Amino acid sequence: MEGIVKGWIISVIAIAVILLAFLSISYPQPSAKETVEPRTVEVLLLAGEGVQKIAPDNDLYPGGVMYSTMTFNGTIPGPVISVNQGDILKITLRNDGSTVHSLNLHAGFGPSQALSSIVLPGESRTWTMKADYPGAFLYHCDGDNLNGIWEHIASGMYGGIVVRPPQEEPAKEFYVFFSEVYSSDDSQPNKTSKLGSFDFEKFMDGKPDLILTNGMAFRYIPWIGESAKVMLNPDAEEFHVKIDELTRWYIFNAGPRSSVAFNFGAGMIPVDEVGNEDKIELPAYDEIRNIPPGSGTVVEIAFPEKGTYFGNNHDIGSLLKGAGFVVNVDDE
Ligand SMILES: [Cu+2]
Repeated sequence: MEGIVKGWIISVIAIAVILLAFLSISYPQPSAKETVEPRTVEVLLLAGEGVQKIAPDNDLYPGGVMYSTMTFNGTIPGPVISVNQGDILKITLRNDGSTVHSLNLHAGFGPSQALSSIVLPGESRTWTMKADYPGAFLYHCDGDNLNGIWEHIASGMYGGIVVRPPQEEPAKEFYVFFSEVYSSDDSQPNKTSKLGSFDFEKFMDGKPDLILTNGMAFRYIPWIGESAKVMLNPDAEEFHVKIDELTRWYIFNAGPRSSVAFNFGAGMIPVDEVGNEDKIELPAYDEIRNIPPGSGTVVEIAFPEKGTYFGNNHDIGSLLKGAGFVVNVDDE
């Protein structure tokens, strides 16, 4: 009897050891990042108005295009806010401008977290938002409780907030924002531009003059055409990555009206779970990632071959309005 009990105990211990070994293989131990304590991250956003150059002097827009802007912290886009999931964001919105501004954070759930309510010129407001939901989200000005929101977004009052999930793989990261400009100035191709400001009629008709890529049309496109070259920006910046290097692209579409049919010329884009309407078995690749106005998306990609890839909005008219960026993939 004693021998049977002993044997039974040994069997139970052996099964437990095998089970534990199996569990430790199936379920990886938490990484150091998962055990990081939530932080309180303080952010100061300054709302204001100004004038900026939004297209360079080029073959299509001799002299470039100047525009009356509305901005957060003086730049288009406003600063990217990056937090870890679980962090508390303590935001202060200070209105240094001459008109009413506000803030709508798409990463927040509930009016007390997502919305600033209006902030009058010379005033400021501080509140908190819990970063519960991972992803790339747009933030923007809501104008005077939605009145004028169209002008404030189309004039540059937007930015991005990235809520990072735990256990994120290290990658080379890039941020790209697309947005439309409806300019009162007749900044059509081949006309010399002066200073434009928001044009309500063009906005209602959905006819933007320019598409900004990180605050400037043609910022990253040096030229198009090979036998017949069209110069778009002699000082164009270009992105550089290495073959097979993991890259992570945070791509935002501030709109305010149209979707961006995002495509990597010569590349493929992983199908994301959210946009997988065809219920394709994942992982899978597709040619376009749809980015509706007012949203951000995350594209993770490793380029397999060296050469030039072109991040673009496949609504082709937007190429001539300034949307797109060149990615040069180099050897090691
Ligand atoms: Cu505003």
